[in-house]
Amino acid sequence: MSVNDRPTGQPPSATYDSAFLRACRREPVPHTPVWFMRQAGRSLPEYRKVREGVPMLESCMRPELVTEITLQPVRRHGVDAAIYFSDIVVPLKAIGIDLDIKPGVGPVVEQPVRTRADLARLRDLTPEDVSYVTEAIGLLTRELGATPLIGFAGAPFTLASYLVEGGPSRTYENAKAMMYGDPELWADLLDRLAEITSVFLQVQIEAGASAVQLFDSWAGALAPADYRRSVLPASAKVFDAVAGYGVPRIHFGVGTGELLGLMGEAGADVVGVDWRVRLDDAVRRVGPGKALQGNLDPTVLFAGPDAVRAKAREVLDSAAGLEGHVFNLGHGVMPSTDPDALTRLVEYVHEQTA
Ligand code: 1CP
Repeated sequence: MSVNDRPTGQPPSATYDSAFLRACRREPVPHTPVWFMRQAGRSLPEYRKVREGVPMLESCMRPELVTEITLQPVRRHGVDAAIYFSDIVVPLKAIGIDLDIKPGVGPVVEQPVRTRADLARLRDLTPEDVSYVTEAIGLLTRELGATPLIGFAGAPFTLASYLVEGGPSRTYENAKAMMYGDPELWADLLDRLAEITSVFLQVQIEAGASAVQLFDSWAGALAPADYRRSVLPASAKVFDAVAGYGVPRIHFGVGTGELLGLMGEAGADVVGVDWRVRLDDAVRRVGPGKALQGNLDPTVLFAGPDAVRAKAREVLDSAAGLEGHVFNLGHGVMPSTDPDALTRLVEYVHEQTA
């Protein structure tokens, strides 16, 4: 089934005709849909309040808390889609990898994966390992009604960057050393991660997610030839594993201007673009048949209402000729962003495109 087929044999879901899903399918829309990567989280005082005293990973395993945090930006900003509150390292934690999300740092892995023996620690993920995800999505879809829920996962390369480095990195020297120096181990690691990621996305779709996004946030560190040889096959395997559900699949990375064509080839229906490439240029790089998502620079939100409107207008102008545009930032909302600036931005995009 392709994303353009209405599901048969079952009533169409309440979200099917939403502006967001229509844009992902490149159909006419009542207005340009808007959501923000990292729309749930530290920019919201109501988030900071409910997270008080609860460690990040633990918050991802409590269905009522996940439901509340996921709904907060939908209530406050009137965005066109919710994104499931979790983190890309949750499936790794679920298979028993000793890792934590440290405040102010990010994911830290106790014993980095560097050898073939380390690879054996990455067992299969089963739906039972993440039963709290199924439960939370059940609660969420009831609350969300006609607002679609986006499920997500980290792409094999970005997950590998944390596993091999042991934490956040600027250079990815250990991960790239494995990629260049032991291509067989690297390929096996990425293939293993593709299997885990595929199951994690399947669980979210079967529980009721209306779309999925694969975050390959750090793929922009790679040259196109290396991406094609050493990363694309694993990401393509993930897109393939969820193709049969007919839900839109979004593929996102930062600094990936030179990779946009290859990211399109990997198989997604929608390609995310950061602020470095105009959308009318990006559409030529990505190739035909795909919607685009993006691409306001998240730092623009610090510049005051007039500047935000002017820069948002530039994004809309660059998207004028596209079939299928989902308005988003070029990367996640920064924690110190004024939430009111986000609410005004949603209003502005809706009003300009209605
Ligand atoms: O205590 C806290 O609030 C910790 C901050 C935090 C939050 C709110 C982390 C740690 N993760 C999250 C949630 C999260 N992670 C979401 C929420 C859903 C939403 O968008 O509203 C999402 C989509 C993610 C995905 C994620 N985690 C990515 C891909 C997206 C991106 O921004 O590129 C990445 C790279 C991570 C790793 C991670 N987790 C947390 C941090 C601070 C980081 C980045 C660390 C680094 O710089 O390498």
